[in-house]
Amino acid sequence: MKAAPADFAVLGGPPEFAEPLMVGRPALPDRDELLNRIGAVLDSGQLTNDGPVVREFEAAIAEYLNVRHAVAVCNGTMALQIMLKAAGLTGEVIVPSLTFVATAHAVEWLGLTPVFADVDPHSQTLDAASISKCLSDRTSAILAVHLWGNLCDAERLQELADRHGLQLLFDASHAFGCHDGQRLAGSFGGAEAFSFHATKVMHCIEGGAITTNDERLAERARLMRNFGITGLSSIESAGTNGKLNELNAAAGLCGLSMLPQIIERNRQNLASYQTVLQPLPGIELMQVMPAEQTNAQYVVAEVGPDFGMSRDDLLAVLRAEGIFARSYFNPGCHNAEPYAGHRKHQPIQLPVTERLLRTLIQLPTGLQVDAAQIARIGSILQSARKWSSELKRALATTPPEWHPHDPAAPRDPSWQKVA
Ligand code: T4K
Repeated sequence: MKAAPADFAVLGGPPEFAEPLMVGRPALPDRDELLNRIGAVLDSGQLTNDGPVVREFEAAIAEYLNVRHAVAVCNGTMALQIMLKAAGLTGEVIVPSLTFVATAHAVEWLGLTPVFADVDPHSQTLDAASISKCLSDRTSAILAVHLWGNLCDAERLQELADRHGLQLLFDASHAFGCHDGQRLAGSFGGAEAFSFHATKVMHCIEGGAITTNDERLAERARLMRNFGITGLSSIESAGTNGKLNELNAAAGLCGLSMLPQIIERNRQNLASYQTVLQPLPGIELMQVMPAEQTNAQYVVAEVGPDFGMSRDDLLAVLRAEGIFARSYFNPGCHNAEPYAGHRKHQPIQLPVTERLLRTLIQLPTGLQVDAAQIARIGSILQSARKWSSELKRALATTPPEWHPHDPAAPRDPSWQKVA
C-alpha cells in the first residue's frame, strides 16, 4: 500500500515485490515427464535429423490445430524464413510494423522488401485499408501477425489477397491455442509460422513450426529445413539447416501436455486484471476476443492521457516496485534499422502504430502470477495515478531508484551520481 508519494520505490520507498514479477516466466515442464522423455531420446541414440520425437511432436501439433501438415523447425524466425521461401515470394511483402522485429527481418533476410502497413486500433492487427495503400506492382504477399493472440480478420485479408493476386501468410507466434469459435490459428491463409520460444504459451525452449493444408508447400518446407537434401546422394535445391532436434521436440511434447493448465491460468489472470483495471481511468485493458478464444499469453493495456503520466514514466514506477512490465514492440520495426526512414519500407504514415508504440504496456502473467499479486499491482496502479503529478515531477528531477534485481538498471553504481 502506497499511502504517499514517498512510499514509492522510485522515491526511495521499499519495493512492493522483493522478488520481481517478470512480464512472463517460461512455464517449466513437468520434471519427471521431461526427464523420462530425454532418457528415451538418449536411449535411442537418435538426437536429431528428423527423428521419431520430432515426428511425434509434428503429428501432435497437426492434430491439435486440425491442420494437415506441421513442419517443426529450430525457432520461430526460421519458421518464418522457410515459410516465405517455400511460398516462392518475390519483391515486396506487406507486414505490420507493430510486431516483434523478427517478422520484418525474416522478410529482409530473404532479399525481399518488408513494406509496413498500419494496424487497426482495436485488434492491433493489420488494417485492410492501410494494406491497400501499400500495394505496388512488386507486392507478392501479405504477412499478417495475430498480435497478442488476437486473430486477424482472415476472411477479409483473404478476400483482399485474392483480389490482388497475392499470397496470404501469417506469423502466428503469439496465437497457439487461439481460435475464432470455429478454427484455431494454424490453418488460415497459405501457411502459418509459429514460435515455440521459451516465452511462448507452448514452448520447446527454442523451436518453431510451419503449419499448412498445402501439401506442396509443406514438402518444400521439409526439404528446405534439411539443406535441400532428398537422398544419400541427391540434393535438389539450396536449403538451410532449420531442423528441430529430438531434445527440444521432447520439451515441446511436455509443453503441449501443460497447455490447458497454462491457458486456464492466463485467462484467470486476465479476468483479475479486468477487475482491477476496470475502475481505473486512463489505463485500458485490451481484450478483443472472448476470453474462451484466446490463450491470454499477453496482458496488454494502453496508458492514455487520463492516467496522468506517460507509459514510460509508469514503466519506471512499476519496475522500481519489482513489476517488470514491458513496452513491446517499441520502437517499432519501421523506426529500427535497417528500415528507419526508407520510403521503400514505409510508403505511408502509420499513426495508429505510432500511438500504440508510445502507449502500450504488457503486464506480468503466466503461472508465476496469481489473483492476489494482480490485486497488489492494481493497488500500485491506483496510487500511481493518484500521485501522478508528484511522481512525474520526481522522475523528471531525480534519477530513479532501481529495483535491486532489475536487469535494465545501469551496471555502474556511480551512474546515479553522474546522471
Ligand atoms: N514473430 C513474433 C510475433 C514473435 O513474437 C517472435 C518472438 C518471433 C516471430 C520469433 O520467434 P523466435 O525466433 O524467437 O522463436 C522474447 C523472445 O526472445 C522472442 O522469442 C519473442 N518473440 C519476443 C516477443 O520476446 P524478450 O525480449 O521478451 O526476452 P526476455 O529474455 O526479456 O524474456 C522475457 C521475460 O521472460 C523476462 O522477464 C525474463 C523471462 N525469462 C526469459 C527467458 C528466455 C525467464 O525467466 N527465463 C528465460 O529462460 O524476447
